[in-house]
Parts: sequence; structure tokens; C-alpha cells
Amino acid sequence: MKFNTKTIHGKQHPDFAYGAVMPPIYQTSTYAQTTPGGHKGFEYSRTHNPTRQALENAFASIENGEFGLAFGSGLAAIDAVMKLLKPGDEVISTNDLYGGTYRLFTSIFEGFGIKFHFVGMNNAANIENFVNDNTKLIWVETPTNPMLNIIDIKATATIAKKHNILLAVDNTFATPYLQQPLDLGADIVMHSATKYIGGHSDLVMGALIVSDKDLANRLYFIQNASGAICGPQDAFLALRGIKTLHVRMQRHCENGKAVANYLASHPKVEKVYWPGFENHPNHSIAKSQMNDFGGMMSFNTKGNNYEDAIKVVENLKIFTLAESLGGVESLAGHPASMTHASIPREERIKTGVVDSLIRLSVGIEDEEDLINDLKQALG
Ligand code: P1T
Repeated sequence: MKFNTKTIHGKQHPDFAYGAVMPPIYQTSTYAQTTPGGHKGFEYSRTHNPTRQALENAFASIENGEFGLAFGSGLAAIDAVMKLLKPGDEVISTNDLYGGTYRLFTSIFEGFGIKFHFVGMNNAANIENFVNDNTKLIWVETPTNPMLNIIDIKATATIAKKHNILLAVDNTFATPYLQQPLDLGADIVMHSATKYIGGHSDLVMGALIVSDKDLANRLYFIQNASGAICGPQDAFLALRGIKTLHVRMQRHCENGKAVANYLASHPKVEKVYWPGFENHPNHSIAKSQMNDFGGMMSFNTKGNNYEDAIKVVENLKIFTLAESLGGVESLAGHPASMTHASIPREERIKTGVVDSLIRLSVGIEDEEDLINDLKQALG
């Protein structure tokens, strides 16, 4: 089955009770038993819920995995991965990543005795310099948030396998429409399903997808034992989102390309970070591991002035100034004060998240309207 069919049919089936084509929202906490243990596969909704299970199967299908798990947020999904570790273990992580992920690693899991190395991965070989006997996990975000760096998943997987380390890839920015990390050798794919998977800015959710049965069982145990599940209503909405993921992504990519090219040609724009440009440092890797380049980008205005950046985001009319990304509507953000404010200033500046940086999530509106909006805001 090809991807565009999988989003609609992959590991999905009409509901067993009445043949409903969309799974009903099973808004129930518990399930009747005829005798202790006598049930139809569902005991309690933290453990299993039919609507969530329908979504988890769809997650597995679109990422070419065997097992999917849905969580109450992207961070809850990352939290579950970290609970595979124990004190003394070490993690090698991308140095440019979502501020909330950095905060979870440094403010919570460092306190539990896990050591993190935040490493520039533009050259995957650099990862090997940080491997030692305690290294248990490599955490990769690609494209990175917000600098749009591209990490070579296949090369990273080769290093991970050589040293028997788990490789997890945060696939939020790319989605499986653009890249499928399990096929490139990753062990775990993670999503903030809040973003492109949901696609309509109406839910908060996380996902994990794996192919290895033992790893899946350990993660299902954590999901049930820690309990950071999503509710059935959100599961229904995310499943509905998945069914149009491919058509939305196609338009995100088209509009993304048009907006990136417009910004790059604008006299007031200093630099645009978008992996589709031939002069992007890892354009060739993006070209080989992604099917297209997506609708996420960041840029600075000339002079790298904080006040100018704030003026631009305040002046936008169609782009909404807001946290988050990946919805049908275009959003603009100021990472230094919004999504990446939890990273110490000197750390984020090292990776390029300067005070003048603006991030765009280009939506699926009319391309001309988006460009005209940027034109008036920059003017
Ligand atoms: O917000 P939540 O669903 O918990 O997902 C966290 C997360 C994880 N990984 C990446 C790459 C992300 O971008 C996010 C959330 N990011 C934003 C809210 C943002 O505006 O960047």
C-alpha cells in the first residue's frame, strides 16, 4: 500500500460493532466483565481504548512500523522514551531542538541522574566523539526546531547500531509524508501529533512508533504504568487529521517553497533557513532522506535587530503570532521569547537562535495572500 492510501486505510478497518467507517469515540473509562478477566480485550481505558487503539494502529502504518502508542502530548511521548533509561545512562542529543524537549532533559531527567550531551550533528561522525559505555540513547530532531538543520538519519543509525545504542527520531517537522525514520534505521519515531498529524490546531498529543516487539512492550508498560495517555475525543480528531495528511503536506511544501524563495529575494531579509535551498549546508542529505522540504522555515531581518523582528511579527495579518506549528493556518513565532525561551540565552545563541530570529509555519492558504502579508509586514 502506498503512503497516500495508508493515511486513509493503513491498519484501519470499519468498527466491529456496527460497521461505522470512522471509529466511534468510545468515551468510557471501563468495560463490563462477565467474570474477573472475562472481557473483550478492554479492561480500563488507561490501558486500552478502542478509539485510541484505532489511532495507534494508523500511527504504526503511516510510519512503516509495527506498533504505535498515543500520549497526551509530544512531551509525554518523549518522557516515556526517557523512562527506558536509568541513573548513570547517557544520551547524545541534537543541540538545536524544541525548547520544551531541552527543558524536559535538563530540568527533569538530569535530576534523575541521566547525563545529556547536546551535540552539533550536521556532521554525523561528530556523534561518535561522545559515545561511551554508558551511552544508551541518541535523540535526533530533523529538521531541527527552529534552525532547520538536517541530520543524516542513516549515518546516525549506523553509529547507533555499531555501539548498540537506541536511536530515536523526532519526526514532528517532517511527518512520514516527507521521511520515514524507521526505514532509515531508527528504532523509535516520535511525533508531537499536536502539529501536522492533527493538522488543525485543535488538539495536543504525542506519538511513538516502533517495530521491535520487546521495545514496544517496554513502552506500552510505561504508557500504562505512568498513564500519560490521550483521551478518545482527541484520538478521533488525530485519526481524522491523518486521513488528509498527504494532501495538506503537499500544499505545505508548495507554499513553503514559494514563501522561502520570496523571503530569500527580499532586500530586508538577511538569511532564510530552509532545507530546500541548494546552499543549505545539508541540502544533499535533505534531498536523499526527504521527499520534499516542508513548510517550516526561520529567517532574520537585515541588521539582526530584536525590535525589527518584533515589529514584523506584530504587523502580520494572515500569519498569526502564536506558539505551535503544522496547522492549516500559517503561524509566525519568535523562538527566543516563545518556544525556545527555556533554553539559556548563551546556549541558544550558539545554535543560531538569536533574538532577531523569526520562525514561520507556512499553512495551506493561498500562496499569493501569504506572500503579500509578508511583503506588507516587512515593508
Ligand atoms: O507540545 P507537545 O505536543 O508536547 O510537543 C512537544 C514538541 C516536541 N518536538 C517538537 C519538534 C516540537 O516542535 C514540539 C512542540 N513544539 C512547539 C509547541 C513549537 O511551537 O515549536
